[in-house]
Amino acid sequence: MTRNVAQKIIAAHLISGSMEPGEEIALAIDHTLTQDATGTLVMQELEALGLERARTEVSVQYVDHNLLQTDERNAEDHTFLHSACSRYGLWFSKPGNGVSHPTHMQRFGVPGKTMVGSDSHTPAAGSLGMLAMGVGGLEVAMAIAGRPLYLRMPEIWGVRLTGSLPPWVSAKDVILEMLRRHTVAGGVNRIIEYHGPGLEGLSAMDRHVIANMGAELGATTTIFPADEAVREFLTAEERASDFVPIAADEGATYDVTEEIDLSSLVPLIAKPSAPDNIAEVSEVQGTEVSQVVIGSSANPGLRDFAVAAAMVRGRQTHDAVSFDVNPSSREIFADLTKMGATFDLISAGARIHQAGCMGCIGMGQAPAVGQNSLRTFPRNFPGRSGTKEDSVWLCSPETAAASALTGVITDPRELAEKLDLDWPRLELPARASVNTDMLVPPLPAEEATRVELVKGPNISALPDFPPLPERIEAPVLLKVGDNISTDEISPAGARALPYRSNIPKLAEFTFIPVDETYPKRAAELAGGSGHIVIGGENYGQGSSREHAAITPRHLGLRVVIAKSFARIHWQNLANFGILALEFLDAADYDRIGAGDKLVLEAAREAVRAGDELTMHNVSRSESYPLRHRLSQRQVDCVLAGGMIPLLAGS
Ligand code: MIC
Repeated sequence: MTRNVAQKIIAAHLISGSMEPGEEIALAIDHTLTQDATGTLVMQELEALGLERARTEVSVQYVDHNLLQTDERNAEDHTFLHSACSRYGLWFSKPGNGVSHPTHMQRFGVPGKTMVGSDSHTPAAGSLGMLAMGVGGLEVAMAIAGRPLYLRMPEIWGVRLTGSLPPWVSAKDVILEMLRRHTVAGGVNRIIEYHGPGLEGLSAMDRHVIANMGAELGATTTIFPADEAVREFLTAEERASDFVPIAADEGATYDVTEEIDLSSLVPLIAKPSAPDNIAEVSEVQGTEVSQVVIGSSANPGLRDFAVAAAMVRGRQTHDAVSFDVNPSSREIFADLTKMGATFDLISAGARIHQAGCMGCIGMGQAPAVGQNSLRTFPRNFPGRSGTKEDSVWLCSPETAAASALTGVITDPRELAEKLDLDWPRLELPARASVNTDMLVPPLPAEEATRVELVKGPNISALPDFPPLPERIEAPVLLKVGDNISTDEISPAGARALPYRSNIPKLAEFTFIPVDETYPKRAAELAGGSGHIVIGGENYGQGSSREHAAITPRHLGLRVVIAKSFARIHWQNLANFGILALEFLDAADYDRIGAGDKLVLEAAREAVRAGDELTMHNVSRSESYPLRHRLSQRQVDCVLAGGMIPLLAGS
């Protein structure tokens, strides 16, 4: 039987289930990745699960998101994380060492391994031929504890690449082309597997760009074969012995097929405020720009910074533009410095920041209202930059640097004519500046058991959640539209992020980007039977933050009814005992209004009895058929009030 790359890795890790799309499967997990903004909860969950020691091959805790230390809270989180790594046998990547995804790829990634990460961009490791998935923190905690990951077997979507990228067009334009074709929900319940002759021209870091932003398509993950480009990458990282070739069998097939001729691509840009709001750069040329930021896990490679440095070498960026550079890892920063690229960037007016996510999660770099900010980042959801009425665009480093030079959105293909600037041919070092000093290895088991967790006063206990009640009678507290992101449910940014380990406090930020009155109104009802939220299509897209389930749950959310859900958030809702229901008839969405009172009689029985159930709208004397799509395992979890109470009771 012939198999593609995804099927090979799944088959090698399959614990239960069959590889039929839609069937629930359980997979053994080799690696885990956590970052600080979601990792604090993961460590609290490990404590709640009573873990003795990590059972994975490799588990790494990175500190890359909460780097602004405007008071003691973030530093206390870092200390807590370090102590938890020592206690449970995890690696600890110190603040400043780099963004989790490129750093994991550089130091730990191994073709053929499985990984889960409490970050939606974990699929970036698919660039090395790993099967890596973004999931909620609780599922990472379970994986660290040696439990399998449960998911519905996705369809495998084979994207055949032919041709080669023209000058001034790079990997970012490939994934923006995918978003142009398929939108932010186009990849839901699919694994995207790239194959074909076009792969030859894409380095492992180019593939990282494409795999990373597969998350923006809603895909379960993205994967590439482990070929010569991967061997070259691992050799440069002094890890040639970790290389294992993995390729699809001759004649392997895919559930869905597609082709992209790389030679036909042009520079693309995502306009405000959605990653799939795509235009050709040439269509929006001339739009004024006041900020350009290069960095993040979406464009983390040495070449992404080096190309920008080569473009601005010996020139000045435009007077009206703040040109910000966020190195993605310490290693890449060292390489840029050795190459002289750091000098070129600062001489051209760049503001160089520390290695980390920075403005990508609104930790600084908030733009002015009404001014355009061009970023090489993965997401531009409304307000995510930290500025409520922001205007953030997503593009390649080439388009970003071109625009930084001219002060207006500029198609880099026109630079020869406009600035006498030719496409730079880069010479990158064959060996990376490998430095593992900021990676603290796990303590030996005996020493680890003596470690105490260090919890600052801002680190709250995990809230207790009661089981699903016998009868649900609750008002619709909020009705939202399509593609509501978890950034809108539980915003990030410099104000909220210090409370990621303090659920009651973080709850005060819940849904404020869409309705500032929600936390107060919800808290007023929380003592009663709680409330319901109505959503449109692709509810909960974006970040994996389980906080977007926990904080509304803390405020009394019991049921979300939506037209459809994004994968990670849907699972997070189940993990924290929130009943996620889909309209069988999408037109019923229009019939329900905010403030309506909904009733689900014999709720526990109805959920247990089967997939379909009926919700009554007593305010309008109507009934709506709904479905939950939950597996038996998830039904048990929701009935128990969430995974932690379920495990505690079993
Ligand atoms: C993101 O890019 O949205 C984040 C911030 O990395 C999140 C994680 C988080 O919310 O902490 C993600 O991608 O899951």
